[in-house]
Amino acid sequence: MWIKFSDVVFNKSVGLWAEKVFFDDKKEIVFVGRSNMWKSSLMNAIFEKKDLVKTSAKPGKTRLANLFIVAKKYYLTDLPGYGFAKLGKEHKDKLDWLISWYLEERKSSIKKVVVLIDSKLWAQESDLDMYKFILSLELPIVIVLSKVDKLSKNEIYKSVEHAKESFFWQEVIPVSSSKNIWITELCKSIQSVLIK
Ligand SMILES: Nc1nc2c(ncn2[C@@H]2O[C@H](COP(=O)(O)OP(=O)(O)O)[C@@H](O)[C@H]2O)c(=O)[nH]1
Ligand SMILES: [Mg+2]
Repeated sequence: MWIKFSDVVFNKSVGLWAEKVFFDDKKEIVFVGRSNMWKSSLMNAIFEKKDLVKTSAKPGKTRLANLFIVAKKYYLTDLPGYGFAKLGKEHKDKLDWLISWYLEERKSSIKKVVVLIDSKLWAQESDLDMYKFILSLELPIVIVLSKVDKLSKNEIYKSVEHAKESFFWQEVIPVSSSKNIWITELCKSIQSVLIK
């Protein structure tokens, strides 16, 4: 059976230390990555929506965790971009705090963390830091190589191989919003941990 990812509604936004937020025990998938990794756009592609998830050309705009409910049963959550130095140290720290707090808070419900990496720049230090943090929480990970649109087949292959080495042979999926085939792969990966 397929999860209908297009059956989706926005649920709520959550800020740092949102003590009054009510979390139920819905299974959850979270999306993380540095700013401008086309993360929110990827979520729109999964949802088959144009602009349900807010996208922005200006990095560092999402400052909250945005929760969406799919098929009335699952949370898919867009987290702010991490490690964005241009925001100034204080903002950057706050966002990174939000991400680490959120992942810890929801640890028992999160079934997979989707980590977006730039397929051309490969893994940055902040990506590896986030990766280690997610591993320390023992959460399952899928590495998504973003922005493969302009790469040749061979370059995509190299990027995937490199990511597998950098991330110790985790699951790696290249994506491109224009190439639906990979989005389908990612949906399969997500739904395999939700339907259990
Ligand atoms: N050329 C191109 N631009 C894209 C694509 N996906 C997103 N963008 C643009 O890249 C910018 C950042 O995208 P967004 O999804 O908000 O990135 P996020 O910060 O990782 O959530 C926006 O201006 C998007 O319109 C794509 O597939 N191709
Ligand atoms: Mg975004």
